[in-house]
Amino acid sequence: MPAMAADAQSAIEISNAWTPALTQTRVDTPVYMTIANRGEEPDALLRVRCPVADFAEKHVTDRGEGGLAMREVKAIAIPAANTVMLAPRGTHLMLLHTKQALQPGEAFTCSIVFQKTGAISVEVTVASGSAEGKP
Ligand SMILES: [Cu+2]
Repeated sequence: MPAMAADAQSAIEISNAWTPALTQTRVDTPVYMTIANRGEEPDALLRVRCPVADFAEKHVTDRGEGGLAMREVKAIAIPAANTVMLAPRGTHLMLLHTKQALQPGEAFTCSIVFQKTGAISVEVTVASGSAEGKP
């Protein structure tokens, strides 16, 4: 039904998308954001595509004996009527093989694909301060 499709598209709201500044290229760097699911159906973040990097993955951060370690996951669950924070030392997106330096105040647009909602364009702002190589 068309009405259901419209509801599904408006269920996911993304805010505060940002990435640390980056002086190098050909490195990996995290992207953070807040993802709210206003709908009554669970959704999942499946894929990310950003123009400033060759690839992007979904990562979770594990706390082990040696400190923090990142691990790739197939999807990030976005439960119904819930908000998921992608934040430092937690779940995040990871750009792999960046193509350009990222200056504070710059922005770029990523396409993020959700299982139910489909693709959403998100503007990611480059924050000041560097977190190169950190989860
Ligand atoms: Cu990572």
